[in-house]
Amino acid sequence: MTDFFNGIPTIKYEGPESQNDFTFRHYNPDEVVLGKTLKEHLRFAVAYWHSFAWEGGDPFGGRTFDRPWFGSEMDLAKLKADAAFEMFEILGAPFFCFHDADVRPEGQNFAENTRNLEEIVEYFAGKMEGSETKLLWGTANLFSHRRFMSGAATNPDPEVFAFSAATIKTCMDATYRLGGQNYVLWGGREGYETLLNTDMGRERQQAGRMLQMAVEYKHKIGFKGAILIEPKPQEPTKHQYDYDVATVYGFLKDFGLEDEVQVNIEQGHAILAGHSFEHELALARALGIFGSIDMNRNDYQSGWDTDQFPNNVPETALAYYEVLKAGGFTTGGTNFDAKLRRQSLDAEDLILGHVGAMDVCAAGLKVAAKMLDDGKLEAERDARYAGWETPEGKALMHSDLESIMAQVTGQDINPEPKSGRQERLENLVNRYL
Ligand code: XLS
Ligand code: NI
Ligand code: NI
Repeated sequence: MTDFFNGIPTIKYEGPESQNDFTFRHYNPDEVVLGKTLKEHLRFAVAYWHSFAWEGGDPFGGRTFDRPWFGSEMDLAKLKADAAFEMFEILGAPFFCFHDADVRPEGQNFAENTRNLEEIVEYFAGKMEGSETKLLWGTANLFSHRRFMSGAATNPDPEVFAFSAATIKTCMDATYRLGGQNYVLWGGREGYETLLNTDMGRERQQAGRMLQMAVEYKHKIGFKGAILIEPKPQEPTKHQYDYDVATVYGFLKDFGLEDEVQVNIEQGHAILAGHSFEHELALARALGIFGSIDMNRNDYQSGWDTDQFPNNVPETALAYYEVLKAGGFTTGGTNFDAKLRRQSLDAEDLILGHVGAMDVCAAGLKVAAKMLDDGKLEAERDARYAGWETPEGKALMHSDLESIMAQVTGQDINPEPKSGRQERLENLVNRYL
Protein backbone atom coordinates (compact mmCIF):
# COMPACT_ATOMS: atom_id res chain seq x y z
CA MET A 1 0.00 0.00 0.00
CA THR A 2 1.19 3.52 -0.77
CA ASP A 3 -0.10 6.35 1.40
CA PHE A 4 -0.90 8.57 -1.56
CA PHE A 5 -4.69 8.28 -1.29
CA ASN A 6 -4.75 8.13 2.54
CA GLY A 7 -8.07 9.17 4.01
CA ILE A 8 -9.96 8.85 0.74
CA PRO A 9 -12.83 6.36 0.95
CA THR A 10 -13.97 3.89 -1.70
CA ILE A 11 -16.55 5.73 -3.81
CA LYS A 12 -20.08 4.37 -3.50
CA TYR A 13 -23.38 5.33 -5.10
CA GLU A 14 -25.50 7.39 -2.70
CA GLY A 15 -28.01 8.99 -5.08
CA PRO A 16 -28.60 12.55 -6.32
CA GLU A 17 -29.43 13.96 -2.88
CA SER A 18 -26.12 13.03 -1.26
CA GLN A 19 -24.10 15.91 0.19
CA ASN A 20 -20.93 13.81 0.38
CA ASP A 21 -18.26 14.84 -2.19
CA PHE A 22 -16.78 11.34 -2.30
CA THR A 23 -19.81 9.63 -3.69
CA PHE A 24 -21.58 8.92 -6.97
CA ARG A 25 -24.90 10.71 -7.46
CA HIS A 26 -25.80 9.29 -10.88
CA TYR A 27 -23.38 6.45 -11.54
CA ASN A 28 -24.86 3.39 -9.90
CA PRO A 29 -22.84 0.66 -11.63
CA ASP A 30 -25.58 -1.94 -11.10
CA GLU A 31 -28.52 0.17 -12.33
CA VAL A 32 -30.11 -1.40 -15.40
CA VAL A 33 -30.91 0.84 -18.35
CA LEU A 34 -32.18 -0.58 -21.67
CA GLY A 35 -31.30 -4.10 -20.56
CA LYS A 36 -27.69 -3.50 -19.46
CA THR A 37 -26.09 -2.19 -16.28
CA LEU A 38 -24.51 1.25 -16.33
CA LYS A 39 -21.17 -0.45 -15.75
CA GLU A 40 -21.67 -2.50 -18.93
CA HIS A 41 -22.91 0.46 -20.95
CA LEU A 42 -20.26 2.97 -20.01
CA ARG A 43 -17.14 0.81 -19.62
CA PHE A 44 -15.15 3.55 -17.89
CA ALA A 45 -11.37 3.59 -18.19
CA VAL A 46 -8.73 5.64 -16.36
CA ALA A 47 -5.99 7.07 -18.60
CA TYR A 48 -2.65 6.20 -16.99
CA TRP A 49 -0.77 9.05 -18.67
CA HIS A 50 -2.93 11.93 -17.49
CA SER A 51 -3.54 10.52 -14.03
CA PHE A 52 -0.06 9.30 -13.16
CA ALA A 53 2.51 10.64 -15.65
CA TRP A 54 1.17 14.18 -16.22
CA GLU A 55 3.24 16.65 -14.19
CA GLY A 56 0.95 19.69 -14.21
CA GLY A 57 2.06 22.83 -16.03
CA ASP A 58 0.96 24.67 -19.13
CA PRO A 59 2.68 26.09 -22.27
CA PHE A 60 4.43 28.73 -20.11
CA GLY A 61 5.74 26.71 -17.24
CA GLY A 62 6.67 23.15 -16.29
CA ARG A 63 5.78 20.79 -13.53
CA THR A 64 3.51 21.94 -10.73
CA PHE A 65 2.67 18.51 -9.25
CA ASP A 66 4.67 16.55 -6.72
CA ARG A 67 4.22 12.82 -6.90
CA PRO A 68 6.31 10.35 -4.93
CA TRP A 69 6.78 8.26 -8.12
CA PHE A 70 8.22 10.98 -10.34
CA GLY A 71 11.65 9.90 -11.57
CA SER A 72 13.18 7.37 -13.92
CA GLU A 73 13.93 4.28 -11.81
CA MET A 74 12.09 0.98 -12.06
CA ASP A 75 11.18 1.12 -8.35
CA LEU A 76 9.39 4.40 -8.94
CA ALA A 77 7.55 2.94 -11.93
CA LYS A 78 6.32 0.19 -9.60
CA LEU A 79 5.30 2.70 -6.94
CA LYS A 80 3.34 4.53 -9.65
CA ALA A 81 1.62 1.25 -10.57
CA ASP A 82 0.78 0.64 -6.89
CA ALA A 83 -0.86 4.06 -6.63
CA ALA A 84 -2.65 3.56 -9.96
CA PHE A 85 -4.23 0.27 -8.90
CA GLU A 86 -5.22 1.83 -5.57
CA MET A 87 -7.05 4.56 -7.47
CA PHE A 88 -8.75 2.02 -9.77
CA GLU A 89 -10.08 0.32 -6.65
CA ILE A 90 -11.24 3.54 -4.98
CA LEU A 91 -13.20 4.44 -8.12
CA GLY A 92 -14.34 0.93 -8.97
CA ALA A 93 -12.86 1.61 -12.43
CA PRO A 94 -13.64 -1.31 -14.74
CA PHE A 95 -10.73 -0.47 -17.09
CA PHE A 96 -7.52 1.49 -17.63
CA CYS A 97 -5.45 2.45 -20.69
CA PHE A 98 -1.72 3.12 -21.06
CA HIS A 99 1.17 3.97 -23.39
CA ASP A 100 4.52 2.19 -22.94
CA ALA A 101 6.17 5.47 -21.97
CA ASP A 102 3.64 6.10 -19.17
CA VAL A 103 4.44 2.93 -17.32
CA ARG A 104 8.13 2.11 -17.82
CA PRO A 105 11.36 4.10 -17.43
CA GLU A 106 12.83 5.32 -20.72
CA GLY A 107 15.85 3.18 -21.61
CA GLN A 108 19.06 4.00 -23.47
CA ASN A 109 17.94 2.04 -26.52
CA PHE A 110 15.18 -0.17 -27.90
CA ALA A 111 16.34 -3.30 -26.08
CA GLU A 112 16.33 -1.53 -22.73
CA ASN A 113 12.89 -0.03 -23.43
CA THR A 114 11.59 -3.51 -24.18
CA ARG A 115 13.12 -5.05 -21.04
CA ASN A 116 11.64 -2.26 -18.91
CA LEU A 117 8.24 -2.66 -20.50
CA GLU A 118 8.23 -6.42 -20.03
CA GLU A 119 9.18 -6.08 -16.37
CA ILE A 120 6.40 -3.61 -15.66
CA VAL A 121 3.88 -5.62 -17.70
CA GLU A 122 4.57 -8.63 -15.48
CA TYR A 123 4.13 -6.36 -12.46
CA PHE A 124 0.76 -5.21 -13.87
CA ALA A 125 -0.24 -8.81 -14.59
CA GLY A 126 0.36 -9.67 -10.93
CA LYS A 127 -1.71 -6.72 -9.77
CA MET A 128 -4.52 -7.48 -12.20
CA GLU A 129 -4.91 -10.96 -10.72
CA GLY A 130 -6.18 -9.39 -7.50
CA SER A 131 -8.10 -6.59 -9.16
CA GLU A 132 -11.42 -6.09 -10.95
CA THR A 133 -9.83 -3.60 -13.33
CA LYS A 134 -9.09 -4.76 -16.86
CA LEU A 135 -7.16 -3.24 -19.73
CA LEU A 136 -9.35 -1.37 -22.24
CA TRP A 137 -6.45 -0.58 -24.53
CA GLY A 138 -2.73 -0.26 -24.84
CA THR A 139 -0.79 1.98 -27.21
CA ALA A 140 2.74 3.10 -28.07
CA ASN A 141 3.99 6.58 -27.35
CA LEU A 142 5.61 7.34 -30.72
CA PHE A 143 5.66 11.11 -30.26
CA SER A 144 7.25 12.40 -27.01
CA HIS A 145 10.88 11.40 -27.56
CA ARG A 146 12.95 13.71 -29.78
CA ARG A 147 13.58 10.87 -32.25
CA PHE A 148 9.91 11.26 -33.29
CA MET A 149 10.13 15.00 -33.98
CA SER A 150 9.41 14.37 -37.70
CA GLY A 151 6.85 11.66 -37.08
CA ALA A 152 7.01 7.91 -36.48
CA ALA A 153 5.55 5.93 -39.42
CA THR A 154 5.75 9.01 -41.68
CA ASN A 155 9.33 9.91 -40.77
CA PRO A 156 11.74 10.67 -43.65
CA ASP A 157 14.31 8.45 -41.88
CA PRO A 158 13.59 4.71 -42.34
CA GLU A 159 15.39 3.98 -39.06
CA VAL A 160 12.69 5.89 -37.19
CA PHE A 161 10.04 3.88 -39.09
CA ALA A 162 11.84 0.69 -38.01
CA PHE A 163 12.16 1.82 -34.38
CA SER A 164 8.44 2.68 -34.40
CA ALA A 165 7.38 -0.63 -35.97
CA ALA A 166 9.42 -2.57 -33.42
CA THR A 167 7.91 -0.52 -30.59
CA ILE A 168 4.38 -1.15 -31.87
CA LYS A 169 5.13 -4.87 -31.78
CA THR A 170 6.23 -4.72 -28.14
CA CYS A 171 3.18 -2.67 -27.19
CA MET A 172 0.81 -5.05 -28.99
CA ASP A 173 2.51 -7.92 -27.16
CA ALA A 174 2.03 -6.09 -23.84
CA THR A 175 -1.63 -5.40 -24.62
CA TYR A 176 -2.23 -9.02 -25.58
CA ARG A 177 -0.42 -10.30 -22.49
CA LEU A 178 -2.63 -8.17 -20.24
CA GLY A 179 -5.88 -9.22 -21.94
CA GLY A 180 -6.41 -5.78 -23.51
CA GLN A 181 -9.65 -5.38 -25.42
CA ASN A 182 -8.31 -2.98 -28.07
CA TYR A 183 -5.05 -1.62 -29.43
CA VAL A 184 -4.96 2.11 -30.27
CA LEU A 185 -2.84 4.04 -32.75
CA TRP A 186 -2.95 7.79 -32.40
CA GLY A 187 -1.01 9.78 -35.00
CA GLY A 188 0.91 12.09 -32.62
CA ARG A 189 3.41 13.84 -34.86
CA GLU A 190 2.22 12.21 -38.10
CA GLY A 191 1.71 15.41 -40.05
CA TYR A 192 3.91 17.96 -41.73
CA GLU A 193 5.07 21.48 -41.06
CA THR A 194 6.12 22.60 -44.53
CA LEU A 195 5.64 21.13 -48.00
CA LEU A 196 9.07 22.50 -48.91
CA ASN A 197 10.70 19.48 -47.23
CA THR A 198 7.82 16.97 -47.36
CA ASP A 199 6.85 14.18 -49.76
CA MET A 200 3.23 13.78 -48.73
CA GLY A 201 2.49 10.87 -51.07
CA ARG A 202 5.39 8.86 -49.70
CA GLU A 203 4.52 9.65 -46.07
CA ARG A 204 0.95 8.42 -46.59
CA GLN A 205 2.24 5.18 -48.06
CA GLN A 206 4.50 4.68 -45.04
CA ALA A 207 1.62 5.27 -42.63
CA GLY A 208 -0.62 2.89 -44.58
CA ARG A 209 1.99 0.14 -44.60
CA MET A 210 2.63 0.54 -40.86
CA LEU A 211 -1.07 0.12 -40.14
CA GLN A 212 -1.29 -2.94 -42.40
CA MET A 213 1.65 -4.46 -40.50
CA ALA A 214 -0.11 -3.87 -37.18
CA VAL A 215 -3.23 -5.61 -38.53
CA GLU A 216 -1.15 -8.51 -39.92
CA TYR A 217 0.57 -8.93 -36.57
CA LYS A 218 -2.74 -8.86 -34.70
CA HIS A 219 -3.94 -11.84 -36.76
CA LYS A 220 -0.62 -13.60 -36.44
CA ILE A 221 -0.70 -13.60 -32.63
CA GLY A 222 -4.46 -14.17 -32.44
CA PHE A 223 -5.26 -10.91 -30.70
CA LYS A 224 -9.05 -10.76 -30.68
CA GLY A 225 -9.41 -7.09 -29.74
CA ALA A 226 -10.04 -4.24 -32.15
CA ILE A 227 -7.38 -2.07 -33.74
CA LEU A 228 -8.42 1.56 -33.36
CA ILE A 229 -7.15 4.75 -34.98
CA GLU A 230 -7.68 7.95 -33.01
CA PRO A 231 -8.23 10.92 -35.34
CA LYS A 232 -6.82 14.30 -34.30
CA PRO A 233 -6.34 17.60 -36.17
CA GLN A 234 -4.27 20.74 -35.54
CA GLU A 235 -1.73 19.60 -32.96
CA PRO A 236 1.16 19.91 -33.35
CA THR A 237 0.81 20.89 -37.02
CA LYS A 238 -2.11 22.20 -39.04
CA HIS A 239 -1.66 19.32 -41.52
CA GLN A 240 -2.21 16.18 -39.45
CA TYR A 241 -2.81 13.03 -41.51
CA ASP A 242 -5.53 11.61 -39.22
CA TYR A 243 -7.50 14.87 -39.16
CA ASP A 244 -11.00 13.55 -38.45
CA VAL A 245 -13.25 10.50 -38.94
CA ALA A 246 -13.90 11.26 -42.61
CA THR A 247 -10.19 11.61 -43.37
CA VAL A 248 -9.34 8.41 -41.52
CA TYR A 249 -12.06 6.52 -43.40
CA GLY A 250 -10.61 7.61 -46.75
CA PHE A 251 -7.19 6.48 -45.56
CA LEU A 252 -8.51 3.09 -44.41
CA LYS A 253 -10.25 2.57 -47.77
CA ASP A 254 -7.06 3.45 -49.60
CA PHE A 255 -5.14 0.72 -47.77
CA GLY A 256 -7.94 -1.87 -47.73
CA LEU A 257 -8.35 -1.66 -43.94
CA GLU A 258 -11.92 -0.39 -43.53
CA ASP A 259 -13.12 -3.77 -42.26
CA GLU A 260 -10.10 -4.24 -39.99
CA VAL A 261 -9.73 -0.94 -38.19
CA GLN A 262 -12.21 1.20 -36.28
CA VAL A 263 -11.95 4.63 -34.69
CA ASN A 264 -11.43 5.84 -31.17
CA ILE A 265 -13.13 9.24 -31.18
CA GLU A 266 -12.11 11.94 -28.71
CA GLN A 267 -14.41 14.81 -27.76
CA GLY A 268 -11.66 17.42 -27.75
CA HIS A 269 -10.27 16.29 -31.10
CA ALA A 270 -13.71 16.57 -32.69
CA ILE A 271 -13.98 20.16 -31.43
CA LEU A 272 -10.50 21.02 -32.76
CA ALA A 273 -11.56 19.64 -36.16
CA GLY A 274 -14.48 22.07 -36.18
CA HIS A 275 -17.03 19.30 -35.61
CA SER A 276 -19.27 18.39 -32.72
CA PHE A 277 -18.47 15.15 -30.88
CA GLU A 278 -21.83 13.71 -31.94
CA HIS A 279 -21.07 14.48 -35.59
CA GLU A 280 -17.91 12.38 -35.44
CA LEU A 281 -19.75 9.57 -33.63
CA ALA A 282 -22.67 9.60 -36.06
CA LEU A 283 -20.35 9.54 -39.07
CA ALA A 284 -18.33 6.64 -37.66
CA ARG A 285 -21.57 4.74 -37.08
CA ALA A 286 -22.78 5.48 -40.61
CA LEU A 287 -19.46 4.25 -42.03
CA GLY A 288 -19.40 1.16 -39.81
CA ILE A 289 -16.14 2.05 -38.06
CA PHE A 290 -17.32 3.14 -34.61
CA GLY A 291 -15.12 1.62 -31.90
CA SER A 292 -14.49 3.53 -28.68
CA ILE A 293 -14.42 7.02 -27.17
CA ASP A 294 -11.94 9.24 -25.40
CA MET A 295 -14.16 11.31 -23.18
CA ASN A 296 -12.97 14.74 -22.22
CA ARG A 297 -13.98 18.35 -22.75
CA ASN A 298 -12.22 21.04 -24.69
CA ASP A 299 -12.32 24.66 -23.79
CA TYR A 300 -14.30 26.20 -26.65
CA GLN A 301 -12.24 29.39 -26.65
CA SER A 302 -8.67 28.14 -26.13
CA GLY A 303 -8.11 26.40 -29.44
CA TRP A 304 -5.99 23.56 -28.14
CA ASP A 305 -6.58 20.11 -26.71
CA THR A 306 -7.23 21.09 -23.08
CA ASP A 307 -8.24 17.54 -22.02
CA GLN A 308 -10.56 18.59 -19.19
CA PHE A 309 -12.83 16.17 -17.40
CA PRO A 310 -16.33 16.25 -18.94
CA ASN A 311 -18.92 18.24 -16.97
CA ASN A 312 -21.71 19.04 -19.40
CA VAL A 313 -24.66 16.64 -19.22
CA PRO A 314 -26.52 17.89 -22.35
CA GLU A 315 -23.35 17.34 -24.40
CA THR A 316 -22.64 13.88 -23.04
CA ALA A 317 -26.30 12.97 -23.59
CA LEU A 318 -26.05 13.73 -27.31
CA ALA A 319 -22.80 11.76 -27.50
CA TYR A 320 -24.20 8.67 -25.76
CA TYR A 321 -27.32 8.92 -27.91
CA GLU A 322 -25.05 8.20 -30.87
CA VAL A 323 -23.23 5.47 -28.97
CA LEU A 324 -26.55 3.78 -28.15
CA LYS A 325 -27.70 4.10 -31.75
CA ALA A 326 -24.48 2.41 -32.81
CA GLY A 327 -25.60 -0.52 -30.64
CA GLY A 328 -23.42 0.49 -27.66
CA PHE A 329 -19.81 -0.46 -27.07
CA THR A 330 -18.54 -3.92 -27.92
CA THR A 331 -14.79 -3.92 -27.25
CA GLY A 332 -14.76 -0.13 -26.80
CA GLY A 333 -15.50 2.01 -23.77
CA THR A 334 -15.33 5.46 -22.22
CA ASN A 335 -11.69 6.37 -21.62
CA PHE A 336 -11.18 9.55 -19.60
CA ASP A 337 -8.44 11.11 -21.67
CA ALA A 338 -8.60 14.01 -19.21
CA LYS A 339 -6.15 15.68 -16.89
CA LEU A 340 -6.22 17.92 -13.87
CA ARG A 341 -5.64 21.65 -14.19
CA ARG A 342 -2.15 22.72 -13.13
CA GLN A 343 -3.36 24.12 -9.80
CA SER A 344 -5.19 20.94 -8.80
CA LEU A 345 -2.31 19.51 -6.80
CA ASP A 346 -3.92 17.04 -4.44
CA ALA A 347 -4.67 13.34 -4.53
CA GLU A 348 -8.32 14.13 -3.85
CA ASP A 349 -8.46 16.36 -6.96
CA LEU A 350 -7.56 13.32 -9.03
CA ILE A 351 -10.30 11.25 -7.44
CA LEU A 352 -12.95 13.98 -7.63
CA GLY A 353 -12.15 14.72 -11.30
CA HIS A 354 -13.02 11.12 -12.09
CA VAL A 355 -16.02 10.95 -9.75
CA GLY A 356 -17.60 14.00 -11.39
CA ALA A 357 -16.82 12.73 -14.88
CA MET A 358 -18.32 9.31 -14.18
CA ASP A 359 -21.45 10.96 -12.79
CA VAL A 360 -21.81 13.31 -15.76
CA CYS A 361 -21.43 10.43 -18.22
CA ALA A 362 -23.93 8.28 -16.31
CA ALA A 363 -26.43 11.15 -16.21
CA GLY A 364 -25.88 11.75 -19.94
CA LEU A 365 -26.33 8.10 -20.78
CA LYS A 366 -29.59 7.94 -18.83
CA VAL A 367 -30.91 10.97 -20.72
CA ALA A 368 -29.85 9.38 -24.01
CA ALA A 369 -31.59 6.14 -23.07
CA LYS A 370 -34.81 8.05 -22.33
CA MET A 371 -34.58 9.83 -25.69
CA LEU A 372 -34.14 6.54 -27.49
CA ASP A 373 -36.72 4.63 -25.48
CA ASP A 374 -39.36 7.30 -25.92
CA GLY A 375 -38.84 7.10 -29.68
CA LYS A 376 -40.24 10.57 -30.46
CA LEU A 377 -37.00 11.88 -31.89
CA GLU A 378 -36.45 8.85 -34.11
CA ALA A 379 -40.10 8.95 -35.19
CA GLU A 380 -39.65 12.58 -36.32
CA ARG A 381 -36.52 11.63 -38.24
CA ASP A 382 -38.21 8.61 -39.84
CA ALA A 383 -41.15 10.79 -40.88
CA ARG A 384 -38.75 13.22 -42.56
CA TYR A 385 -37.33 10.45 -44.77
CA ALA A 386 -40.59 8.51 -45.18
CA GLY A 387 -40.72 9.24 -48.91
CA TRP A 388 -37.65 7.06 -49.39
CA GLU A 389 -39.54 4.06 -47.99
CA THR A 390 -42.25 4.24 -50.67
CA PRO A 391 -41.86 2.07 -53.81
CA GLU A 392 -41.19 5.24 -55.86
CA GLY A 393 -38.53 6.40 -53.42
CA LYS A 394 -36.81 3.01 -53.32
CA ALA A 395 -36.85 2.68 -57.11
CA LEU A 396 -35.02 6.02 -57.49
CA MET A 397 -31.82 4.58 -56.03
CA HIS A 398 -31.68 2.01 -58.86
CA SER A 399 -32.77 4.26 -61.67
CA ASP A 400 -30.76 6.47 -64.05
CA LEU A 401 -30.82 10.10 -65.12
CA GLU A 402 -32.78 9.54 -68.35
CA SER A 403 -35.55 7.46 -66.76
CA ILE A 404 -35.80 9.89 -63.88
CA MET A 405 -36.15 12.79 -66.29
CA ALA A 406 -38.96 10.99 -68.11
CA GLN A 407 -40.69 10.37 -64.79
CA VAL A 408 -40.35 13.96 -63.57
CA THR A 409 -41.68 15.26 -66.89
CA GLY A 410 -44.47 12.69 -67.24
CA GLN A 411 -45.79 13.08 -63.69
CA ASP A 412 -45.08 16.81 -63.58
CA ILE A 413 -43.16 16.37 -60.28
CA ASN A 414 -42.88 19.74 -58.55
CA PRO A 415 -41.79 19.30 -54.88
CA GLU A 416 -43.03 21.58 -52.10
CA PRO A 417 -40.44 22.32 -49.32
CA LYS A 418 -41.35 21.04 -45.83
CA SER A 419 -40.18 22.39 -42.47
CA GLY A 420 -37.11 20.73 -40.91
CA ARG A 421 -38.68 21.52 -37.49
CA GLN A 422 -35.33 22.15 -35.81
CA GLU A 423 -36.66 24.30 -32.96
CA ARG A 424 -39.39 21.80 -32.18
CA LEU A 425 -36.75 19.02 -32.00
CA GLU A 426 -34.43 21.10 -29.81
CA ASN A 427 -37.34 21.73 -27.43
CA LEU A 428 -38.11 18.03 -27.41
CA VAL A 429 -34.53 17.09 -26.48
CA ASN A 430 -34.55 19.59 -23.61
CA ARG A 431 -37.55 17.84 -22.08
CA TYR A 432 -35.47 14.74 -21.38
CA LEU A 433 -32.78 16.61 -19.42
C1 XLS B 1 -3.67 13.09 -27.56
C2 XLS B 1 -4.37 11.82 -27.62
C3 XLS B 1 -3.68 10.68 -26.88
C4 XLS B 1 -4.25 9.36 -27.30
C5 XLS B 1 -3.40 8.19 -26.96
O1 XLS B 1 -4.23 14.14 -27.82
O2 XLS B 1 -5.66 12.00 -27.16
O3 XLS B 1 -3.77 10.89 -25.51
O4 XLS B 1 -5.51 9.17 -26.75
O5 XLS B 1 -2.16 8.24 -27.53
NI1 NI C 1 -7.06 10.53 -26.78
NI1 NI D 1 -6.28 14.16 -27.10
